[in-house]
Amino acid sequence: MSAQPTLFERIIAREIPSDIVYEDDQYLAIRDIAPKAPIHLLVIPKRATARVDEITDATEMGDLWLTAVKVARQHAQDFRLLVNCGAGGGQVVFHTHIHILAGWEHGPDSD
Ligand code: DGP
Repeated sequence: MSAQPTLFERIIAREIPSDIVYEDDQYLAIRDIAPKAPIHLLVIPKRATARVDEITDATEMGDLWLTAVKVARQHAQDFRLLVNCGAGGGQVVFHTHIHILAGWEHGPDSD
């Protein structure tokens, strides 16, 4: 854990409220506060890394994506999974997370 807990560490610790849609011992999934799609969820590993490219273990990486797919399928048949990695990649919160975007009537470019 970093000296300054990230926003998502504080959400995991329930120091900051969030709309939790899924939780197990390793992951939390919440609704994004500023949704970019009708359904916009964030899958957050409880083991904090700043960026997805810091995860070097294949099982850990696989479990993260499998969890994202599982949560996505709980909310939608079709969906987009997205990761922003680094400021240049659009990352704002430096605690690894996967975006689940879904719920468009005719696909992401239709609305
Ligand atoms: P990224 O750009 O990949 O780091 O995405 C960070 C996301 O986190 C962004 O879509 C907005 C969301 N977000 C920021 N602050 C909060 C918050 O306090 N609560 C929730 N639920 N989401 C937040």
